[in-house]
Amino acid sequence: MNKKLYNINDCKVIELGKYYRPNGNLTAVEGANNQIGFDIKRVYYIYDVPATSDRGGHAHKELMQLIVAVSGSFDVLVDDGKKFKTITLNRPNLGLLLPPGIWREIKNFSSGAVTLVLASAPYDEGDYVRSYAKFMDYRESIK
Ligand code: T46
Repeated sequence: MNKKLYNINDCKVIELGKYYRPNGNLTAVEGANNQIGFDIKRVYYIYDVPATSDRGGHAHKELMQLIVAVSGSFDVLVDDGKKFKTITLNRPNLGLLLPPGIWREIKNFSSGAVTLVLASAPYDEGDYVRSYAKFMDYRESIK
């Protein structure tokens, strides 16, 4: 298959602009031709996660995402089938760029954590790889 095989070094934390004002701060994110590199087609957010619960546990075939801890903190484990690393998100002006073909698990949610996700495509269950064995097969298939 003729697809880019991303690895964990492509999972980058970027600093988003922050407008400081005496009455509070504001961060804005726009789509293509800026720092996130894709048009935003969907926004969703995850909240009220019990402290003992994890999210994720899958990879995407095509989807690009930017993950932001708009409130509280959590850890994102990213895994390319050979190496993994854990990134802590804890500031609303930091975003983790997650390319396709990367297994992710989100853990250690603080109380009140809100995970904001900007995505490059509408929801499509067919884009998910939801078992780790299938994820490894998928990585092999796109080499
Ligand atoms: C990801 C991590 C960070 C929808 O109907 N539309 C949507 O846009 C999404 C994201 C989910 N759903 C439904 C599908 C499931 O029935 O919501 C339910 C929970 O989804 P899921 O178990 O995939 O949630 P997470 O938190 O494990 O994963 C989500 C995203 O699905 C995934 O793309 O990268 O957040």
